[in-house]
Amino acid sequence: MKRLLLVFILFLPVLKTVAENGYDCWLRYTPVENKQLLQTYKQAISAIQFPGTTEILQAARKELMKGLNRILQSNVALTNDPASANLILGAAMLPTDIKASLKSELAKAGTEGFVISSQSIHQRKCIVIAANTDVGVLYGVFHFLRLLQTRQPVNSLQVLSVPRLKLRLLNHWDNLNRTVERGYAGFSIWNWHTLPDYIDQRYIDYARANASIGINGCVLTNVNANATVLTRAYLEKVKALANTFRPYGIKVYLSARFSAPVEIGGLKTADPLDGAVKQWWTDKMNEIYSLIPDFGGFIVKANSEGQPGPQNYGRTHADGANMLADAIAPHHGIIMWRAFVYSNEVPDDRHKQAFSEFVPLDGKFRDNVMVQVKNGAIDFMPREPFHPLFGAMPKTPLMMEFQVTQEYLGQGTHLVYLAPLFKECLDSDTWSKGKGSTVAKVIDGSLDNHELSGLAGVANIGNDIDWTGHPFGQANWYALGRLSWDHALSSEQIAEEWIRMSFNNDIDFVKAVKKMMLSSREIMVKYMNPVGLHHIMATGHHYGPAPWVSNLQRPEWNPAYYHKADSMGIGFNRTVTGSNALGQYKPEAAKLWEDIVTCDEKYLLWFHRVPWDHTMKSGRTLWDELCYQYNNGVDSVRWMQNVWEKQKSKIDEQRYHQVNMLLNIQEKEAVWWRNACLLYFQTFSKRPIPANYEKPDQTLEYYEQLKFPFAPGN
Ligand code: BDP
Repeated sequence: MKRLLLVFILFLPVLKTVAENGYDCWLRYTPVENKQLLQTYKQAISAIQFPGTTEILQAARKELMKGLNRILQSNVALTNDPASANLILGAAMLPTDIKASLKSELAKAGTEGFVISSQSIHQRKCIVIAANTDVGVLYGVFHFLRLLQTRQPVNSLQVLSVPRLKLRLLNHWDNLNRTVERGYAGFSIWNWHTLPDYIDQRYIDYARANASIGINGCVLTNVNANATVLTRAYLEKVKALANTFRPYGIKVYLSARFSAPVEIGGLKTADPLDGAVKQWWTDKMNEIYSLIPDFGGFIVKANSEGQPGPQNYGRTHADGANMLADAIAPHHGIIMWRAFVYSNEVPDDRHKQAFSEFVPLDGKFRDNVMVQVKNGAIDFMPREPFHPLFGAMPKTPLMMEFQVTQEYLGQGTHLVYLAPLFKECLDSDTWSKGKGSTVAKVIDGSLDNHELSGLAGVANIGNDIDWTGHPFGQANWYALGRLSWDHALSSEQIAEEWIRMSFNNDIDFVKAVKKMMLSSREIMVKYMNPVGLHHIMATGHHYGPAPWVSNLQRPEWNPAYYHKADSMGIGFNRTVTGSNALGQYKPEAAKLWEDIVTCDEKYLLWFHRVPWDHTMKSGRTLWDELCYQYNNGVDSVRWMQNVWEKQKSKIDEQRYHQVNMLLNIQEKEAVWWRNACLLYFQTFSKRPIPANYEKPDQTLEYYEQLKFPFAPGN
């Protein structure tokens, strides 16, 4: 017996890190380790008054009890007796004296915000979680649980939290056959085959995770849309998902295929000005809303990359959007019309095309249309300047589209924390109404006084056990939600919350991992697309480097179109002597980039064609700088490996090992990027890789012949 006990004690430290598969995301609700803190929590939360029977309140109560029971390791009691409660929650059913005392805060909380306030009620200390609506209470519950999960003090809370954006969405690029366009975490979580009768627990856990970060809607289907989802059988399935998500404040949206009236409606045309087409959509909207009364609306990718649209009939994007907007308006739905358009028939720089097409339409869209704009004008690159449409369409509410799935950002295997990328764009100054006209203020509606506002992220979720494949992919999902709630949060704060909830609250662990996360985006830029290079990924699947590709049918699909390397230099001249894409920005914004000497070097080759011997701010020539950056990127991935290896004792074996293996892949791929790009660009620069750097161990020909016919996501 004694020996057994000894064995037990010896292995005790191992037991605290039971293998975890990541399924619970940041909602693990681990017990409080620190006895003193646990005591203060237990004292503060011993009896809970939380009345209400709506499905949202039931979901909120269930979550609260689950979270508290686990975090506090005891069964916390619910009570109906206001005299004994010390945690009181509610909206309409909140005791009137409490409501009165929180009147001014609640007046600011709106329809989704909440108040968490330490109060003294009948001489007793209480924590009150109050809102004007049930969903506000739900968000308050998740916030409160976050405070406990991150081990914050709860003895004097005064929180008023209101989302800055109305629509906070995930866009799934999921196909009905369950493949996911640009998905790296398995197949689609929507099992269309077993819906509507089978409700996978995953749907509920998906909704919980989203609600916990403030996401209030999801587009279920790929922007490259399939009209079949609009048939009755599929709408029944959509309805089942909508019913499952509703208790968590999440609405469903779909992608609309513009040619649906022809494909499933039997009409001869999908011309938006045709009476029969309008009627078809009106009937379709009526049908949808008869099934799903709170259906959110549609996203539309039209006349883009081969998708049908109004231009097939000689109509404009506004004609198309407005026709759908009129059909859905009686039901209060919205149309999110995408601005991601470029055409091979237009000889102009792809960077400029969306702007040229959409700016003239400003003011021509119905009130329930939002134009959804990617963060940059090309396509979710490791680093892009903000899209010039932000600030250029003041009469139209613009919705932000970020890519959470890492199509061009290391896909499923690279640890890249994207909050700094999102923030870089949101904090950019468009100067559209003078200094301080940030992209964030454009999309939250405050700059141009729009009622509608929104942000969407292309989801990185699949049916992998941990949802995102890479455990750190969850951080990007988390960050997207948190920033859509409050774009003023810092990348650092979001990372810290996520680490504490997803792994643990060990201060050294949090510090080390946070540093790694916060550096990771810049590191990826260095080994993939330094100094403003862009779109030099391989064709189709976009996996790995292929700057040499120049033979694709459409010029702007070729990496060579973007880097334009030759013996003289490299880079895309987008200044006034080139394509003048810079002319689409306000002069004050363009100033950052217009002069080759003063240009922020992060964007140098984005906007300028630069000779190989151009002197950089570091004193190096451009060629040497590229060599430096690529090598520094690789070295930094090795640093990340090192940081991670030191965390071994701090977390569970399973996730430790998973991340370790993924970092090894990332290191290999960073070397691949560096070698392939430097060898290729060297054929033009004709300069040596400086002696102090590692030399490529393969030839350019080797890298050029690599093929990945089954790379995921395509
Ligand atoms: C590109 C993707 C493509 C998408 C397209 C889009 O490669 O799969 O369909 O964007 O956003 O980045 O429509």
